[in-house]
Amino acid sequence: MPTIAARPYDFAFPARGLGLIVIDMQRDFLEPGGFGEALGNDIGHLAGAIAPARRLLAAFRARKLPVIHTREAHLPDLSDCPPAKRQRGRGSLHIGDAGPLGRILVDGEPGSAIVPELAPLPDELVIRKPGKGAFHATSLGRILPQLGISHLVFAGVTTEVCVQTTMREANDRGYECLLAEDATASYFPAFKLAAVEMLVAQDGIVGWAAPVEAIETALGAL
Ligand code: TIU
Repeated sequence: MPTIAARPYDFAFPARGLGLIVIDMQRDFLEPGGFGEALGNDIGHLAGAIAPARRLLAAFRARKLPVIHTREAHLPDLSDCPPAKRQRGRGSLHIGDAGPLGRILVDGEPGSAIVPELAPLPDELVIRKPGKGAFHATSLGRILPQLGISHLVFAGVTTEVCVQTTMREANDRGYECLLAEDATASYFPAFKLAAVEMLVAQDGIVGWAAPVEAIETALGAL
């Protein structure tokens, strides 16, 4: 089997069973006026993940390996947003309120779109999700077996919220998971570092981590 040089040890994968999942690289998290900023975060910490994620997309597309994008966004009537989630926080803008990028975290609004640099291709799956984990209340659990995916590379934001939650959900469902370290980011750099260490600790209790360059090298050799 091909391998990716990773921590805590090499990540072996079947050439046709590998998929990429890019989590929530949306304007709502990365741009001024969106959900992330409404929560009081410094969005500047996330921009650095865009270029590495773009390289990952190029590597997977070049090998015709499956790519899945997710978007955290609620239905316009907020029927899939638990009141606890809508009410959380003490800022002036909550989910569903009108902000500079349209209604905060609502499907179809400008803020819910994926940033243009990472725009999905027409044949790539885009999964809208109401939760932090991409398996909760979505079709992802049915789609992955249909695509023959057993091994997943993770990118996206934020590392310790939606990325970590989804990687843990995938791990519990039997997928082998690798986090692309430089293609993920957090509003809190220390949380990103801690999350990566938590995932790979105990000889890969949740999975593996590797830089994009190592993933490019392995895919380039297929
Ligand atoms: N707030 C935060 O760090 N993240 C989220 O609310 N969602 C995702 O991580 N996508």
